[in-house]
This record gives sequence, structure tokens and C-alpha cells, in this order.
Amino acid sequence: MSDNYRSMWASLGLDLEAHDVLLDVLGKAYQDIYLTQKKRPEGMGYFDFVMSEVHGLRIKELLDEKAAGRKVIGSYCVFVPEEIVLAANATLVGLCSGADFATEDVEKLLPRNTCALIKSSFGFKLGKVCPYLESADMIVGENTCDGKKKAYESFKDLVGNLYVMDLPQVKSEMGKALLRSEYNRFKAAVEVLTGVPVTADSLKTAIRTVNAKRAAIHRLSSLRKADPVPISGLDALLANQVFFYDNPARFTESVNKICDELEKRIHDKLGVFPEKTPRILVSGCPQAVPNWKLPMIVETVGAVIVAEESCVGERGTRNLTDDTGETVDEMMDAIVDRYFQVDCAIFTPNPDRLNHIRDMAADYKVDGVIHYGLQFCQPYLVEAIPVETALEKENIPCLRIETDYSMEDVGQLKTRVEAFVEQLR
Ligand code: BJ8
Repeated sequence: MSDNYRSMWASLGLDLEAHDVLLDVLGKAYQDIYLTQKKRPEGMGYFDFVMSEVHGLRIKELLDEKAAGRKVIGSYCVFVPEEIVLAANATLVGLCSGADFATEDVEKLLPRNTCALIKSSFGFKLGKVCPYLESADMIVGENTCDGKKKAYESFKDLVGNLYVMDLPQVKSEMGKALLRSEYNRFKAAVEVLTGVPVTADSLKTAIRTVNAKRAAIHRLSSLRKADPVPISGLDALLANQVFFYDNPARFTESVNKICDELEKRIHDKLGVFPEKTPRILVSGCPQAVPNWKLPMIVETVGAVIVAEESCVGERGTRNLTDDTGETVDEMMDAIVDRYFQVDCAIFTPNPDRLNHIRDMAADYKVDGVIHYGLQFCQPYLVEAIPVETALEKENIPCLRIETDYSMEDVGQLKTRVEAFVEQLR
């Protein structure tokens, strides 16, 4: 990394020594897990570049945008509507939370039995190692699971610019009305932050920009239905992870470019794994950068991940927003309609998720489902049991995994996944 980047990180208040350690670990993990894969599509070169510059060029771009008067908003959840952010001339970035950091300090503020994702969000702040977090003019926390909503009460004191969005827990008319009023409140807060009012024109353009990004990911997902699969689960997960912080137009173009290449691969019957390799659907908690543990295990024991029922995956990206409205109100309604369909396990009851998992298992012709639950994540761990029961009724094998971000259980997980994959053959 150049000296310019070091002064940029210093100006953001990062702890340069700790940040060096993080980049070193991240770089090594990427090298070992990603760059050792065989037969990768050439288009993944773009994502390799993005990852090599994840704290460099992209941060510089954000800071240049800020210097030109644009605001940056950070988010931890797919319920934060990018359409509203873009329409008010701001940029939305996902705050990853996919690695342990500063655990000792984190556990002074949070109980040890808090899920790794929440702990990670605190760790990146306390360790002063996340340039996205430090670039953000507003950080949005959402009242989803109990862990997050209680943690935000302490997080507020750490970051100083936390905006808390309330969210419904029930898919009722009242729940939808709450989402609508919270999205209106959010729109007003973003307008105050940027000084730019959301207009019908800007909202329509923003909806189309985000729809294009989602449509590109849908195209990528549908190509994974082929056998042999033209792209690994690891690479497809990376594209889904980069979705959250890349420039939207550039991301859309890069994903579509990969899709052109994958279509050709499918035509030529070229796969990353041989035909009839056991096909896995991973369902459950989001896997944020650099949490590549499970796909790394699955794809080194002779199976391939063909889809993710996850917020970093199809739960987060499915469904486009209707862009035919003419007024801000009509388009806000369309945004609410689209997001209200997100079937996060914080909703009760949550039958849509079960149906979605069944549909995905059929669409992607999977041989088995791995339910991925983070330790201490009650919504997903509790829901894993009915998911497993429902799948078993349809003779779809399911393996329930409960893990965290440490590498201590890799050997044990590998043994379990290997036995599961053996059973699918
Ligand atoms: S819409 S899944 S991104 S809340 S893993 S913090 S649920 S204890 S992340 Fe999520 Fe939004 Fe839902 Fe999606 Fe809590 Fe579970 Fe931790 Fe979780």
C-alpha cells in the first residue's frame, strides 16, 4: 500500500499498527482461500482488484466524494434502503463485521455470549481498523434481533453519529405501516444530512440504479443453476459481499461482464467442478467479508455451493422495486412493498423463509442444505430446527451448523461437512 494510503488512514483516525495486522491477515486469507482456486472465471480479476484495494482505492473514492460535498452512510442490515440514500445524493456502504477484532475490549461492553457479527461491529470500532466506519457521516443501526438492538444502545456512545431505525417484527398491516413511517423518517434524516431533498426524478433514478445492481446479481445466480457450475460458491459469495460497498454502476457492469463469460462457459460445458459434484444450498446468517470459513470447507471436501439463502445472497437481493410510480409517495410505497418481503428470521411467524428455502432447493437442484447459524444467534438457530424438519419431509438432507468466526473448529466442521457430502453422493 502506498504512503498516500497511510496518511489517508491516519487522517481517518485508524490505528495504523492494528490496521496493518488486519490487512496482513486479510491478504493471507484471500491468497490461501481465493487465489488457490482452480479454473476461476477471468472476470473475477475485477473482484481480486477490489479486494486488494478494499481499504485503499475505494476509501479514496469515498473521501473524494465527501470532498465534493457528498455524504457517506454506513449500514449493518439489508433493511436500510439504498434507493433513499442515493436519491438524496449520498452513498451507502455496508459495514462488514465478518471478523473478530479487539475481542478483549469488546467483551468489556458486550456479554461473551453475543453473536460474532455484533461483536465484530464493536471490535472494528474499538480497534480503529475500519476506514468505512470512520468515513461514514451517519451510521444506521436497526432494531432487528434483540442482540443488535440492545448493542446499539452502547454503540451510540462509541460512534456519535448513530441513527437508529425501528423495524417491525410481524408481517401485518401495522407492521407495514411502521416500516413506511420509519422509511419516511429515514428519508427526512438523510435529507437533513445531505441538504438535498429527494425528488420524484432522483428517486426513480435511484430505484433503477439499485434494480440494475440486483438484476445483475439475479443473472449471476441463475447461471449457477447449470451443471457443471461455471463459478465457485466462494467467488459468487465474494460478488455478493462486494455488492455492499462498491460503486453501484461499476459493480453492475462488472457482474454483467462475468455473466457473459459464464454463459460462454455453460455453452462450452466448462465448470469449476466436474459435472454431478454434490450441490449445496447454504441457508442462514449473513456471511460478511472476510467470513469465508464455511464455503472454504465445503468446496475443499468435494462439494460446490450453488446458492445462498442469506442477506449476503438471495434473501438480500431478491425482488426488484417497482419503478413505475410517478410521485415520491408512490415510489416510497413501492420501496416499502419490496423491503417488507425480506424474510429475516427476526419476523414472527416467518413462513416465507421456509417456502423460499424449499423453492431455492428445487430451483438450484441442490442435493443438500447446510443451515449456517452463528453461535448465540437465536433467531436463526431457533428457526434452523423447523427448516431442517421441513426439508427432511421432502427428503432434502440438511446439516445444521453452529459456529463463530474463529478457526478453532475448522477441523471438526470439516469432518462433519465431509460426512454430509459423502451421504449426498
Ligand atoms: S435482515 S439477517 S442483515 S438483521 S447473526 S446480528 S440476527 S444475532 S444479521 Fe441480519 Fe438484517 Fe436480518 Fe439480514 Fe442478530 Fe443473528 Fe447476530 Fe444477525
